[in-house]
Order: sequence, then C-alpha cells, then structure tokens
Amino acid sequence: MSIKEQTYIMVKPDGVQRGLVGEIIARFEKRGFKLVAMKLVHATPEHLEKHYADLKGKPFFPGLIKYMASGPVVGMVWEGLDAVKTGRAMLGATNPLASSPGTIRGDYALAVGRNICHGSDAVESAKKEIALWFPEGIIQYTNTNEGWIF
Ligand code: RTP
Repeated sequence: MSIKEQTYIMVKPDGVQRGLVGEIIARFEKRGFKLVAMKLVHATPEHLEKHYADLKGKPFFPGLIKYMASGPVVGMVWEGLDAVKTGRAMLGATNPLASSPGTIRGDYALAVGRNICHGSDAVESAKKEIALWFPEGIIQYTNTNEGWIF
C-alpha cells in the first residue's frame, strides 16, 4: 500500500448520459485522491475487448461491449493511499442492488448491466488498464494540499 498507488476509474456511457461525471469526480476529490489523468473517449469495440479480455466467454460479454461502445466514457487515473481497494469500495458492489447506500452504485444505479462506473480490481490490473487507456502517460504535479492529507 502506497500513497502513490494508482487506480483506473471510468464513468461508463450511462453515467456520462445521466450527467453523473461531476458527482463521481467530486467524490474522489473530496475523499483526498489526486487526479493524475482524465479523458472523454468514445471507445471502439476492439479497445473495449482488450479492457475486458478477462471476461471473454461470459454470456454477458457481447452485451457488455455493446453497452460500453454505445457512447463516450470518461477515463480517469486517481492516486492516493490504497487507491485500488478504496476506489472499489466507493463504487460499491458490481450489482447495484447489492451496493450499500453511500456508494456510487448504491446511490445512483439499479441494474448490473447499467452500473455507471468501473474501477480496477487489483494493483496489477490497474497498471494494465492505465497503460491501455493512457498510452501517452499520466501527469506529474504537486497539489498544494497534499501535505494536509498525508
Ligand atoms: P467493472 O469491471 O465494470 O468495474 O465491474 P466489476 O469488476 O465489478 O465486475 P466484472 O465481473 O468485472 O464485470 C464487468 C462488468 O460487466 C457487467 N456485468 N454484467 N449481466 C451480468 O450478469 C453482468 N455481470 C457483469 C457489469 O457492467 C460489470 O461492471
């Protein structure tokens, strides 16, 4: 666990369409995480198949790719202590019906196929996802408030 741990968080097409981008960013900012990369992308099915390569073969895979390619997504890299695990906790359970109120999915979603956001599930997968979505690299800078958080 490091204060420089990074996770890939993505607002899915339904989250963008529903105007939840700002809400999701605000939660990560307020928690104390540092935004080190962000972009709006209308991803191709080929790119999404790479992102979800581990799920190839699942019955919901074709529908998942179609949903994720149906509109733009907002990809972000957030940095801070235990960013991967804490990011997943902030998102809530994969199925929004099982997500606690107070989590992003628990507050804003109902269906597993429309669960508005993605978060890396391990440090290793975060590294792979960050390289896939940000091949140009991330931004290095110092936030003036970092000393108050760590
Ligand atoms: P994500 O990658 O999106 O953060 O989700 P996750 O790790 O919590 O869940 P995962 O099992 O990796 O599934 C990826 C996404 O596939 C969709 N899904 N649909 N219809 C279904 O049963 C089903 N199961 C999963 C969800 O959009 C899920 O986030």
